[in-house]
Amino acid sequence: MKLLIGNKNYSSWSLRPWLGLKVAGIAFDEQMHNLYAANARDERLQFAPTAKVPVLIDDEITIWETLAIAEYIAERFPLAKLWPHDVAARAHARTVCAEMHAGFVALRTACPMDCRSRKSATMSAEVQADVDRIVALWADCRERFGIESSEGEFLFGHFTWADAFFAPVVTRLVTYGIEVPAAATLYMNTVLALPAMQEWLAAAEVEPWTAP
Ligand SMILES: N[C@@H](CCC(=O)N[C@@H](CS)C(=O)NCC(=O)O)C(=O)O
Repeated sequence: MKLLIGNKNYSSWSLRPWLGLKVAGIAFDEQMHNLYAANARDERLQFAPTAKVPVLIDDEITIWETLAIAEYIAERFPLAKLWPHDVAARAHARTVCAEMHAGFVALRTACPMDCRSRKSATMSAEVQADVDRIVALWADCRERFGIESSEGEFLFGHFTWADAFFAPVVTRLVTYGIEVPAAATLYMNTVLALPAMQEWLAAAEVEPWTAP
């Protein structure tokens, strides 16, 4: 299996499947693609009709949307438990991943992922509303599905796709020094402490590319 990813410092969508695969211990080859190279779009078009990363290639199967990649990996590796076992928890995990995939445009636009930088954000009402919703969503997942499972400190107890989907948000909150309640900080620290997350951040730190 090969995962084509963008620059680790900047490519939030690439982080999600990469992190899921790594935490689950699933072997894969990683192919780095510099999003800012002169011929980058043409290069991406060779892999995906959308000319976007990430792209997962498994023999003859090519998948170029992160949600679809997540579903494929979960289906192919059920023992990795990347979705919660319980049907209600699983439905909820899928819902929050879809919400992340489709939403939070204000936060994503105002605070693009830039793992290794520290800067301030212009906190418009829309950006603050996104942050408030994310913090509430995390608290709700923990309360309803995480705490009782006693399987860990992640949104649904043990690590699931939901944590992978929100991992880029965690880096954004750190990069832009956005204040969140203590419970959210605790959750962020759980994500940041993952060895795979540390590996991604260390690689982002030393990448030679800078976004234009
Ligand atoms: N809906 C896509 C979004 C992927 C995406 O926007 N990827 C960015 C990198 S993080 C990209 O390839 N950008 C290149 C471009 O838009 O030209 C997914 O879920 O995978």
